[in-house]
Amino acid sequence: MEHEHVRDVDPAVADALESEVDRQRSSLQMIASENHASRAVIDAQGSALTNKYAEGYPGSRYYGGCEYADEVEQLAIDRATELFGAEHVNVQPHSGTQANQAVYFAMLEPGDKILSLDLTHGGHLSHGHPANFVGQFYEVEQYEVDPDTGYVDYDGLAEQAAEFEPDIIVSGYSAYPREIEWDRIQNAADDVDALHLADIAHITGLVAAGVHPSPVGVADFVTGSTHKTIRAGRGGIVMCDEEYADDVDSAVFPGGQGGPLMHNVAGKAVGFEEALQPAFETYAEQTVANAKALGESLAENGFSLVSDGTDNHLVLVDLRESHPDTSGGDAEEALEEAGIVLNGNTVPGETRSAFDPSGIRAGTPALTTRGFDEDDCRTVADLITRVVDAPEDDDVVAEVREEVEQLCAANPLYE
Ligand code: DSN
Repeated sequence: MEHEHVRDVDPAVADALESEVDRQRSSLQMIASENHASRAVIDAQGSALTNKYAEGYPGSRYYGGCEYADEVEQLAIDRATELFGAEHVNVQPHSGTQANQAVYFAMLEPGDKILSLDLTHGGHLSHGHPANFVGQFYEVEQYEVDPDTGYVDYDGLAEQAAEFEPDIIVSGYSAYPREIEWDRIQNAADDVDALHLADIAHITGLVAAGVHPSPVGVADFVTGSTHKTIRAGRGGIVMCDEEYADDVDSAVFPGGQGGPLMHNVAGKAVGFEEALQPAFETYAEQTVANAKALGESLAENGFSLVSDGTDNHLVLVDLRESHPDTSGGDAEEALEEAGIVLNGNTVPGETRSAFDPSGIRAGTPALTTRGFDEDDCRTVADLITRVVDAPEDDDVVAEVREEVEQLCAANPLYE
């Protein structure tokens, strides 16, 4: 068999792949759940391990030829254990959603009760939205953030738990800018004898670096994704105490998945090794400092931020007061034209819809990876302001596009 490159066999896909790298190089990736994995992680994910079936776990597989798969998976497990301090780690979930699925499948029966944060308040589809299997297989009630502060209403959550008597409470969010008080949610769970699943998908890297408090050792289960703030390539992870290890492992495989994506597990191993280096802590601190600078500048420019700021890697802007005629979708579209890629997002108390929401969510993980500092992020806030103030002005959009390209050139990516 010839070992040709993509370009030799499929110019159409090769062109699209090159264009995607150019797109990432020449525009600002501010979708809060995205990042730029290192070449090393991308190499590992693009490796021949994609060919290998390895159902089972290291040392106990259903197929032969797994010695290197075993080595790679054990390295990923050992490094994750060192990073997070969990008693048990499963690195096989294909995504954060499948990590959550594994916990539900391991611990709940159909019809059992889940208490989780509403999607429009910052939750996630896999926490119980009716369009997701979770909302259909289990009985779900949702808690909310305090409408006045934008912070999780921990007291309200505890009262709701006492009334609803959930089997599991889900914490950890996808559009929540503030530090999460794991203890308070754990106390609410303990009071009603419920389990607690902390989904750190967005903040996996911040937790690994010690920049956000860790729920490991507090919550019964901690799930995460490995390609957001931690830059370890596409995938998910589950962590738990030893008492749940067998149940979780069986729920991942064979419960919810077949063969693990061993090339992705290799990416996780490499990314975790990178995250163990001192430079990663600096990166995570800078990511948060950049988000704070971005948020402060946006606020100075007249935008209203949910919770008035951020403690993590993202800001959530509510456009309703400052730009009542501009939806999050309008802003997203104009900003993308200008080379600033983020997403329209629902906000607490949403009055539009998920398809045409009232806010925008902006994150700094990818900008920080390419070298942006606080001054750069203040500049980015000004660029965002100019576009959102005049989303239909082609001249403004074109001027901002040029300035975005200068910023990108000054902070090169994948050279
Ligand atoms: N799609 C991810 C996000 O943007 O938050 C979560 O799965």
